[in-house]
Amino acid sequence: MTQLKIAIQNKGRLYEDSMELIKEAGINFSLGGRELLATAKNYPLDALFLRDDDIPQTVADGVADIGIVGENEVLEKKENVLVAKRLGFSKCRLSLAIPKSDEYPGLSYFNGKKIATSYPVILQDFLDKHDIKADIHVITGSVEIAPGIGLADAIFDIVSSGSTLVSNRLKEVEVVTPSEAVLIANPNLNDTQKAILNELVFRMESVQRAEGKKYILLNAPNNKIDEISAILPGMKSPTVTPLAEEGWSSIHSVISENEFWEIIGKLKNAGAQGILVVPIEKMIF
Ligand code: PRT
Ligand code: ZN
Repeated sequence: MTQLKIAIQNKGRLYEDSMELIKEAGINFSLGGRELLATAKNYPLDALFLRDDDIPQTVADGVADIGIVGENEVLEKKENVLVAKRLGFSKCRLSLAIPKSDEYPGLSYFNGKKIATSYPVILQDFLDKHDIKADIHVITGSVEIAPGIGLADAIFDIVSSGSTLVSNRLKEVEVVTPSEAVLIANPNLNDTQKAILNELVFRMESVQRAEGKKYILLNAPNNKIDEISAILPGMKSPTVTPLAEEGWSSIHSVISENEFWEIIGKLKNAGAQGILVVPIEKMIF
């Protein structure tokens, strides 16, 4: 059987969410310890566990066929890979930050300045685009301490909550690019491999579509069905089935978690009873 090989970060921030997404897509790996390679039990997929920095090249070279990695690494490495799907986790941004006490007059601030970063390619592209001449100083870890110890004037690094910047007396002045985990693919997959990838993407989409969604069931007097249906924002018109009790129906629909309480209140006011809200695992269209 043709297998597809997926590169996954072996530890670090992407590992848990990557494995969780694969698991929710119904693919099981039996992982004991820290294997480098694992074979799925119920899907034609092998997993190769690597450092995230190595994933774009591994996929471009065809050592792995697909991979899950931060978009920031894809942009930095400029390898020949396709983004098959944006995965929506590990969201962050690549930003320029300067000492908190400095005035920031705009991008011209960076002319003649020394900027520490682990992302020299993305930074150089950005500076070139804006015609700024700065000196890029590449360091691999703890970029945020560089200004404090006199190694650089500013930094270009990943920001998530911003607390690392605050604790190093820095302020974010330019967001250069947002980033999130992406599923990348070698551009030369054969048809069988493409079919395995498409099925994987389809499953991931079904999982993600269900995220934050709830299935709602309630009972309503028949004369309130129109009013209650109008409150429910479901994908299609809600399902309405008669109850054994004369004059009553059961209404089913899908709602988002973030509008949940507002909708429940309106439904109760409109006369809904016996409201049940249950989780949705997957949504297939
Ligand atoms: O060992 P390996 O090379 O595989 O791992 P790594 O150390 O290079 O990467 P890792 O595991 O730290 O991050 C993997 C990916 O997660 C990154 O490439 C990003 O795509 C994504 N990601 C999401 C982040 C963050 N959020 C993040 N906050 N990567 C790093 N950070 C760091 C950042 O470098 C800074 O030091 O967290 C700090 C900032 O966080 P806040 O919350 O204080 O702003
Ligand atoms: Zn890394």
